[in-house]
Amino acid sequence: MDMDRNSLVEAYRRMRTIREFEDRLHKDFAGGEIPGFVHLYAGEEAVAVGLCSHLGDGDFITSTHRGHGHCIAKGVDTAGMMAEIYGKAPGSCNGKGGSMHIADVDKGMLGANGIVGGGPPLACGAALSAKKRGTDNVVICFFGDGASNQGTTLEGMNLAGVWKLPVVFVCENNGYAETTSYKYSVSGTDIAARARGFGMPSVAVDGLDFFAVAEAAGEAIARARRGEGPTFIEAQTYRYYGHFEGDSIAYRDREEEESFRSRDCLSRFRQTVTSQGLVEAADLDAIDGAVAAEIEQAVTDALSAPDPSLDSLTTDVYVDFPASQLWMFQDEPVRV
Ligand SMILES: Cc1ncc(C[n+]2csc(CCOP(=O)(O)OP(=O)(O)O)c2C)c(N)n1
Ligand SMILES: [Mg+2]
Repeated sequence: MDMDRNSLVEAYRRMRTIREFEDRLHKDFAGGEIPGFVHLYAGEEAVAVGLCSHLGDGDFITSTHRGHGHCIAKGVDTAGMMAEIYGKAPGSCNGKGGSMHIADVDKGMLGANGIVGGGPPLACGAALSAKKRGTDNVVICFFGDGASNQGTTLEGMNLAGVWKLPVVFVCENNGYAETTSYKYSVSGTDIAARARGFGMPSVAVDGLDFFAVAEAAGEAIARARRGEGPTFIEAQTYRYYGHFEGDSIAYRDREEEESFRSRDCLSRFRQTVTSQGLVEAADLDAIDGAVAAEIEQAVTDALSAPDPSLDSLTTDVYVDFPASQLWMFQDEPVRV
């Protein structure tokens, strides 16, 4: 596929940032200073970045409980994210959301989400809005193999198909929902095949291969921008750490983990671009160094940042927006 050098460098920088961010949280969570639950995305970087490398700030994504990678891929500031995870006032959501609720609407990141299957209805709403406003913006809806069994996911796919909404459904099949293999929980096991039943194009790709993901993403997103409706991508991937930090991972064998780690998405990206002379190894090394410094600084700043003030306790509960934006209630019934 065609990608210029700058786009390749940026894709690598974002994947490396996700890995560094997650590896650092894995280490620091054990120290006991991070409140709440943390679900890490390390290993799955090529999926979020392969999709989001085609998006601008006007496009939207919906996320999951494993949302840090989606945020970084969509351009959310890592210092704000780190402060949010530590529950501090300068956090992306003023320290009141934590890991599972990081959102940045200005960047089109509609929020991590603790409800498995919570993303697809939100994605349909955002896509309906984009379509009604006459934009060519698209929505990427990330969800897991476990969420592929939820009624909300299947209803969302049906609605997007009926209304030809500009959504790309991306099932991140990392093999497990908590401790349960998808081979047990997904009837039929072929997740991509399910989407064809809703009349949308659907493809399964190697989610550890950035270029395979980015190519499928490019086609799906272009289709959505042309007004031709939703597409489904099943990205077959793997999470390196447990379901949550603290999980002893007794349900996976080490051989399986090693076989996925040997196909690591970052190493493969590096190998491809350097062997083809597209980016120099020294340039990638420089990115590694800069990203490590950025994350180190984010942790230092988060640790020294203040807690949210007591009088902010009841703010940010509901969003205020002008009545003029309530188009759904002023117009005729929705016709798309
Ligand atoms: C509606 C709902 N049911 C159950 C849970 C508990 N839960 C949290 S994560 C998870 C597994 C999700 O698996 P998957 O969709 O494959 O995402 P992954 O964790 O693998 O990224 C479950 C069952 C929940 N948060 N919400
Ligand atoms: Mg899963």
